[in-house]
Amino acid sequence: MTLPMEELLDTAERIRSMEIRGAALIGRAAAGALKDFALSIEAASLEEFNGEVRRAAEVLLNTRPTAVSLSNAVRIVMRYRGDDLEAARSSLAKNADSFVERSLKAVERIGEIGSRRVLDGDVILTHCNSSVALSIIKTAFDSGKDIRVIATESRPRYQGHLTIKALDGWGIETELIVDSAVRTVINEVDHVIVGADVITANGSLVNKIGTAAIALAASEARTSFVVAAETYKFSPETIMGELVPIEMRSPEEVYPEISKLQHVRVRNPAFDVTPHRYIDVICTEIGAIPPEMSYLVIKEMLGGELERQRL
Ligand code: RI2
Repeated sequence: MTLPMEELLDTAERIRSMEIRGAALIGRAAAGALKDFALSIEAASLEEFNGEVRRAAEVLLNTRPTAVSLSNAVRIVMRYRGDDLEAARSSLAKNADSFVERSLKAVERIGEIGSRRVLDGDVILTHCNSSVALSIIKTAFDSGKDIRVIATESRPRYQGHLTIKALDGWGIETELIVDSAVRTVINEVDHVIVGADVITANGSLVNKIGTAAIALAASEARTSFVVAAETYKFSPETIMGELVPIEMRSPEEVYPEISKLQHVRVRNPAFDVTPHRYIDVICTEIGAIPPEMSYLVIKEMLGGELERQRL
């Protein structure tokens, strides 16, 4: 039988290696892992239980530094209460379940809200593999709109391949392009629709590397740039002035034989920052908002957390 910590470390490793990936899924996976851990550990006292779950939360938080969905999910699950061990256990499990449910509902709702902006005959460009951006695209298509999608490969991990397979499965006409072809096709595009790893207090977007260059091309071509982001992708830390850490991944992801070269190094940031002025709208589960409203979303949705952090 696997021990609870071994199982949790296994999930953490699958998140780190990107076997489990995509900001929303990472958050849900972390919530689920914490729940499983809390339900299966043996603890002699509430204090011991608290210490063990805090340790487990730390392990999960250290897997992917950028995705705020992960830290928000962990924080929400860790708000458990209980005067005794069993009450604490079930409160934590309840928090995890309601986070997962909230996340799934949000993705669906964003699909409905965002799809209203997509018109019959539109061409949509998407980058990487965002379940939330795809929810908008699929909802528009399912409502009978004749749409076409252009998907980037998204080097170095090629998440674009996941995107085109999903689109193909749904029967949506799709064209795959290399990342550097975005400028060439942008004049055919009606909307760029991308997901989000983080939305900052000033409405800027942290998303898969290459997003910022796509936003620049869209801005120059006067193409609408839409972000699909649940409210738990908004970062409370950025209100407190903190910068979003950008995850640097291994050189081998870009060039597997790098160790054979003596004078070359690889720089492999996983994400980049798109300034809010290039974003037309952020579709959240509470509405389609201008990026400038992000501060209010954080205050409204995650305000309680901010208060607690200040204590
Ligand atoms: P959903 C991904 O990160 C991409 O940056 C994508 O845009 C973002 O998560 C959001 O994905 P990675 O895990 O939450 O591939 O919309 O590094 O599914």
